[in-house]
Amino acid sequence: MLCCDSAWLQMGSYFGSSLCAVDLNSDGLSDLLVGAPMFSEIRDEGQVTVYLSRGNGVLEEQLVLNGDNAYNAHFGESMASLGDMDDDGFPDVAIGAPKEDDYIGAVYIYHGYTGGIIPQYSMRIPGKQLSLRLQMFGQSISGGVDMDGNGYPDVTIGAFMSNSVVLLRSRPVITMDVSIFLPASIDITAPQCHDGLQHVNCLNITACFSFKGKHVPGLIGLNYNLTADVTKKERSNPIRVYFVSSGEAMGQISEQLQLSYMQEKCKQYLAYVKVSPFCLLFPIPNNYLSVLYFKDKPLPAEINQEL
Ligand SMILES: [Ca+2]
Ligand SMILES: [Ca+2]
Ligand SMILES: [Ca+2]
Repeated sequence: MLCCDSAWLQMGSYFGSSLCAVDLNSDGLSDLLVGAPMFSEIRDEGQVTVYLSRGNGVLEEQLVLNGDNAYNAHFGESMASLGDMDDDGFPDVAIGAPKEDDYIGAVYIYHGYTGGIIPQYSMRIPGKQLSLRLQMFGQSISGGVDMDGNGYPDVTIGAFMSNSVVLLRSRPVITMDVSIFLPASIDITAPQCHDGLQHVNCLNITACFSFKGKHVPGLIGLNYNLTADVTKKERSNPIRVYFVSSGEAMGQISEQLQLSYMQEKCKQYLAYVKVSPFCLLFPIPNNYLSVLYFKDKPLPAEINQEL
């Protein structure tokens, strides 16, 4: 018997009124989500307790989820395993909060990983974003079936007070691989380039991109930003490495690229280095370049990778 967590102890939390068995960490042992939709701190925010199976019938509490902990949300009224929506090898789940937003409702998406469930939801789907007519959106959820045959499981969500069911289709997930190649060192005592009349140090940078994924398009448009001296820029300090475009020095350049499936494409850049006593005292770290990249909108995933 599961006991001793706050939802179980609170009278009237309706702990156990919804259940979802799913192997969150893909270890072959089924884990368990238990809803307590009437759990209250102020009024019926609701919560879900996540238990991981340790084998031999032993379930260990990992954590408690509560969405946005919204007033009278009834988070955990419904739950469903969605299959692996983001194609990372771990199942994902949807949790309904059908009374959130004054009985319009919302659904939260959480992802499994090796440690169980990622505590922060990846997506909140508010009913009012889909239609102003919806009421009690998230009272019932069914997932794990690929309705449109695109290789990714989709999800249906009921909103019974508005006589509606919503089908949300998953979009393909694209994984980007980015490599940046730099010279191992530069000789700052012998400037190699000119910036106007000034002798400056410079270095060649090669940035290579490729993408992969299941059932993804053969050709994508990629927008990316190449940023120099990231750590300094984040702290609003003067940057020491810069690019030159149209005669102007800039710490970041934005480019577009057409990429074919599984075919690496590389671009060359020249970066300039400001030599100063400060620069000599504080060596430029290896991760001074980063690439922020995203496919043509409206793909929601945005990845920021530091190299
Ligand atoms: Ca498991
Ligand atoms: Ca997943
Ligand atoms: Ca699908």
